[in-house]
Amino acid sequence: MLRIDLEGHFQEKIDREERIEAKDWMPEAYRKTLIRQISQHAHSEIVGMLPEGNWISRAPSLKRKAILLAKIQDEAGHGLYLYSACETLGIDRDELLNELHTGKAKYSSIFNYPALTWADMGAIGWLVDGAAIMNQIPLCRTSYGPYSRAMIRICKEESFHQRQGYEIMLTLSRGSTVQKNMAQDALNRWWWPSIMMFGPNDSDSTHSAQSIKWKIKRFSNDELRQRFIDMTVPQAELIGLKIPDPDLKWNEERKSYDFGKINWDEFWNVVKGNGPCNKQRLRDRVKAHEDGAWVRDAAVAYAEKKRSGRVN
Ligand code: BYC
Repeated sequence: MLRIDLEGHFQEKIDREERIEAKDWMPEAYRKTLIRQISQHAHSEIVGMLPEGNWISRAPSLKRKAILLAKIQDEAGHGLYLYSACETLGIDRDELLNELHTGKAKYSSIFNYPALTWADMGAIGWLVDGAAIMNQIPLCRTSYGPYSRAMIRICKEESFHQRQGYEIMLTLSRGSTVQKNMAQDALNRWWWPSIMMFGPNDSDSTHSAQSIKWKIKRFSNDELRQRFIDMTVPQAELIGLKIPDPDLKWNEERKSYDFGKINWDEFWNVVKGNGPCNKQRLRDRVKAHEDGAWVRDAAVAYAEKKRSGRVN
């Protein structure tokens, strides 16, 4: 009886658009769903630093290098806000990281593709961060307070990332034939994986219905994917690039683009760990964590020293 009242009260609070805070009562399944989604999101931000990190030393100018560095550092910050938000749900960061490092936790499929040329820095910013914004702006209104507040700053930074990526593509598309071809090639390789980032079709999405009821998600995977396509096609046209989808066609009745079939076998293959870079990404991530052990040890030693009064 008491449980039913608690759940009813919880849902009513959500329906009134009030935020759920860390110390509020929440159903165990709500807590678990949030830990799953927020930790996957945090892992994606951190693993997402790797494909771009590869290009810092090869950026074509000092200005491009500074911009890329700033963007990648932003992603690290996003990961940290998100791990902190996740910890408010009563899970330890070490446990979350252990799940990532042992390959148990998921992170976004998109980061298992290689960044082969400088144009990929443009395509990632434009498409991957563009898709991220489309998915994440509604998360600023997600029902869990600490997650929604973390998302506000993240989205501001993502919109700078999207613009810097589009500006790289614009510059390349106005350059030599080789540069324009490089931009087109990057679009060809990143388009479909970006479309897949939104997750499976609604009919195959295990969590959407419940997450929408709890207002963790505000829109379904397919709704956000469609919005992203409708927003991005004119941007490609503006810089003279062609979206690699022969079935892409404006549908006057729906006032939206129809698009071709998504290769879901490829998507699930990548999600299950068999994409082109899954193994490399995990290996690099684990190495970065191990290389950082001395920083964590030093922080603990300093905290202990401070506690014992040996440091002012
Ligand atoms: N990749 O029931 P569904 C960034 C999984 S960071 C891998 O629809 P849900 C950026 C899903 O986890 C981008 N797995 O799930 C960073 C579930 O498996 P489990 C990350 C995926 O949670 C650096 C199963 O498929 N953004 O943008 O309702 C540089 C069924 O799916 C994917 C976020 O994390 C995928 N793409 O909806 C630049 C945003 N899609 O957990 C950019 C927050 C689905 O049952 N997350 N799966 O084992 C979300 O909005 C939602 O979690 C999703 C999926 C829309 C991604």
